Formats: sequence, C-alpha cells, structure tokens
Amino acid sequence: MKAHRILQIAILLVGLIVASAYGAFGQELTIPDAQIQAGATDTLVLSLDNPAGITSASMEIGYDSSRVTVLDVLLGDDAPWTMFFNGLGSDEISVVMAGAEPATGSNFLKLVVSADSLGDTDIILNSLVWNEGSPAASWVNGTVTVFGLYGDVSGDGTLSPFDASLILQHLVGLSEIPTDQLFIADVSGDGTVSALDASLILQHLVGLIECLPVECEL
Ligand SMILES: [Ca+2]
Repeated sequence: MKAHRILQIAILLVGLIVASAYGAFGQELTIPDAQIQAGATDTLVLSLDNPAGITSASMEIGYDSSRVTVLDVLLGDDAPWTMFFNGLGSDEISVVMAGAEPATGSNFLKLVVSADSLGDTDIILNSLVWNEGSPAASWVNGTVTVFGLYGDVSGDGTLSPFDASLILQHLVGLSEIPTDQLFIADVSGDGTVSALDASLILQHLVGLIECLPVECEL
C-alpha cells in the first residue's frame, strides 16, 4: 500500500474517533417503553447515552393527551440543571434546560405520566436540539401501553375464571397470548407466565387471597 494511502486511512480513522467522541453521529436520548395501569401514575426516565459536551437542550415532546396525561416534568437525577417547561394539558410540551456542566450520567429528564384510557400511545420527540445544534441529536421514541386489570387476559374489563383458562391454554399451546400482553397475565409479578398465575386468579376470585401479588406490591 502506498504511503499516501496509509496516511489517508489514518486521517480518516482519527477523524472518526474524534467525531464519535464529540457525538457527531448524534448523542441519543431515549424515551422508555412503559406499561401503566389505567388510573395509575408512573415516571418515565429519559436517558441520554453520552452526556459529554452537552450543557443545554431544547425539545418538544408530543403525545396523545386523550390516552395519557403528562402531569409534571422533572430534571433527571444526573442533570442538576435549570429547566422550564410549558404546555401541560396540550398534546405537546416544550422543555428548555441548561447547566454549567454536562450531566454526570444518563438519567436526564423525567416525565410524570398518568394513564387515562386503554391502548397504546407513542411518546415522541417532535424536536430535540443539543446546545445550539452541535453535537447532532438523535432519539428513540417510547410507547406507553395503558392496560386495565392485571389478569384480564381476555380484555373484557373483568377478572373471571375464563382469564385463568386463557393462561392455561397459552401454556399448553392451544391459544396464544400476544407477547406485548404477557405482562397482564403475570399476576404473580415474577416475570414469567405460569400455571401459578392462573391459580392465583382463581384464588383471588373466591377471596382466598385478598389481592393479586403484582398489585399487593404496588
Ligand atoms: Ca377477563
């Protein structure tokens, strides 16, 4: 290989390393997915993959206000900055925030969200700017799934022995609970769906146990 070709490659590699260190490929903000029971409130933590070089941000966060309500916007634990927001009650919240130094970790911003009506809704960034446009910004939008009752696998709004049957049918392969609905069947809260979950639903229905374990822990 000729010397000037080697030099070109070396310069390119150094450029790539410097560019990635300064986030030229986009420092990414991630809105997490969440499952929230209708009527309940949860806090979504927006995480920043690499806070280096970022000392201010402006963003517009959009969502379907008929499905969820953003009750409050809070600074993340790792970003002790100054922040103002506006737009609660609308479908878009504007946030501006700034600090003298970059955040110390990935916990960047929090949305306190209440779930209102059943179904999925996306929480999306309509815009995001770091500093005055550099480093480049990229982001990952999140989805909030609003569900009704734990254990109500059929989705009819009530807990019944039939829900326990659907879990047992799922376990033996006679019918299938969609993957994104499996958390509803996990009434034991142990992270898996098993015959125990069906048993707990039946025990709860006749009052042998006061609450489903996943709800007792709430
Ligand atoms: Ca049901």
